[in-house]
Amino acid sequence: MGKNLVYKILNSHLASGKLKGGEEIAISIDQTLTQDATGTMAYLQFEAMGVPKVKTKLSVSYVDHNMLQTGYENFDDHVFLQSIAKKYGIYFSKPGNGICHQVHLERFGVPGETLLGSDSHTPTCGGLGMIAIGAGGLDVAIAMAGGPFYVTMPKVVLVKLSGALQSWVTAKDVILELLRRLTVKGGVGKIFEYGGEGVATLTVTERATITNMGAELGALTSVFPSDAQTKKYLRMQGREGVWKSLKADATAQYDEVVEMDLSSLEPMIARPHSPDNVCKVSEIKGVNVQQVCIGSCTNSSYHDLMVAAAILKGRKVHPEVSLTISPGSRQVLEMITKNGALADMISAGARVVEVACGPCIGMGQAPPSGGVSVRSFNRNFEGRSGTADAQVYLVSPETAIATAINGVIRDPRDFGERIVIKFPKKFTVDDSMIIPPSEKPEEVTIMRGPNIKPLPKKEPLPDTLKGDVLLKVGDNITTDHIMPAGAKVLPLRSNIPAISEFVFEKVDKEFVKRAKEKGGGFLIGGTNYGQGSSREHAALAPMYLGVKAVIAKSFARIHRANLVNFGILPLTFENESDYNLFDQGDTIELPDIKNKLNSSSSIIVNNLTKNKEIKAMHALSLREIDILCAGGLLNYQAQK
Ligand code: MIC
Ligand code: SF4
Repeated sequence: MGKNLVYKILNSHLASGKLKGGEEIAISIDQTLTQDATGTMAYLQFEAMGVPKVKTKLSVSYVDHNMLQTGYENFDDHVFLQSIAKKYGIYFSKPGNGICHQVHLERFGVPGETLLGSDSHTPTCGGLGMIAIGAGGLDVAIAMAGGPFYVTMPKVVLVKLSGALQSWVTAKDVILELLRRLTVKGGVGKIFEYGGEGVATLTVTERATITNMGAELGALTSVFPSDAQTKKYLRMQGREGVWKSLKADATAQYDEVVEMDLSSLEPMIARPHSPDNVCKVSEIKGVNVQQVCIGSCTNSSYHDLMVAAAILKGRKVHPEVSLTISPGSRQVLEMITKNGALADMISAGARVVEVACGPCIGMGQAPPSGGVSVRSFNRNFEGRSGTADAQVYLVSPETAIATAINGVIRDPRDFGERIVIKFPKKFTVDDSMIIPPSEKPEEVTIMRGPNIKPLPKKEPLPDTLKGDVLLKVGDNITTDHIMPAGAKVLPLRSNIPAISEFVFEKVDKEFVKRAKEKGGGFLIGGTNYGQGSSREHAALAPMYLGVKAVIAKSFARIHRANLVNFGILPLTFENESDYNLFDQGDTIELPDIKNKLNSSSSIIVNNLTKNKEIKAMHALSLREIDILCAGGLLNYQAQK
């Protein structure tokens, strides 16, 4: 039987288990990446493991999130990250060098290798033929220490592309269409492998837009073959040497197939407040816009900014609109500066924002009250922009610029002929902002400012769990709901006591007070609980506040893994309607929990207030049960 591409790459990295859907597998990790907002914790965890040097082929630490230095915290974190990278064999990409996923694609990605990153958009490098997975910082720390990455073998879905994109229709519209069809839960437990004759028509940066935003489907990752387009991209980056051809066998089998005719697509738009709330741009009429943002790891490549500049050339941004441009990397910024494209955007009235995540994670550029912001980004969760009542739409850079010029959401096809961007033979390559590790690590001192607080500890699991329901939430709760980001909270990522004060801040202002008064307790969730980012703080801070278990209808993968890593039980209702039997304030008890976890997949949950007993399921592997019993992965590792 022919093999698909996912099977081939996973098989060559298989450390344990069988590549059979539903089984726990362990895969060896070639490369890791971290970004600053998750990296500080990941490196503290790595340090606690006592390993003298990373054991991966390559590990890179990026600074791209916490770049608004309004106090000492962020620069302190950067200094800590730079010093710890130097000591432990890690490359350090300085602030200003670019967004981790864009820079990793440009400078480090290798077809056929595995990459684990402490950021949910790590699958971006799937555009280069890597199996690139987002995970919590602790999982990345373990990979740096030479451990494999554990995951349940997902289903492999072939996205079979035919035809070619029409004028003004882009890779962003491909992934938005997929989100429209499959929703933010549609990819849970799946890997999307792209194939079919349409693949050859897409460049690597277009592919990377698709694999990047595949994260919004809830997928483990997405991957494209490595072909002539891949070779061309790597040649432009001066890295042709790492290219190799990778593709599925002609007779490869898949668990599911999704067909998409690229030529049938139109410009698409995700409406507030979810990336799957998608329709055609042409269906939206007369929405006035106050802000347009181009950037983020989804759409900030050389191609994206060149298209934006070409449309803006000789035109002006609408008087009522603020247009911001944040290039994805210093390479992109340098090239568009030298070739004049940046000047075209500036003379059109664009505001140039730093090379960083910036507005995507609410680090500056919050929209006005009740305002409409149209962005080339990947997430539009309520409040994420920094303005609670802003209406954020997600589109391609082409649609965004058409909108910026008009002041109203506008289909870019109204702009006449397609703009074709010519790529230079070679990109500007200057890695001087990537600092290699020290050759004398013993001489390096790790710098810890007052924002770097020690890791919180957790006790082993007791025999019985008892407490109150601290909060009951609905479906599709994101990690932005659980542990908000933004300019105020993000700088506290290396200070768990301080950041835990903001848990569920936007859902229920009293949550933290209640959790403290009650000495912790339980959370009740709907479907897809914890979707979105990889931030382990969404588990770590609730753990710090005493959350013992989350009982939900279903979980998003990364968050579920983070809960286990920090000793919080992720349980699902055996009977979904039992969700209705729980209310905030109910006292519940999970008797004899340790034995129950080990002896059965079903757990008894007593609602003492309602005098009802229900069953919850755990679907935990034996390894995960041991981790939970130990009180989290760090304790478990220490025991080992
Ligand atoms: C995001 O886009 O939500 C983030 C901020 O990049 C997160 C990581 C974080 O919270 O630090 C992610 O996607 O994993
Ligand atoms: Fe940064 Fe936004 Fe990408 Fe997250 S989604 S890595 S915040 S640019």
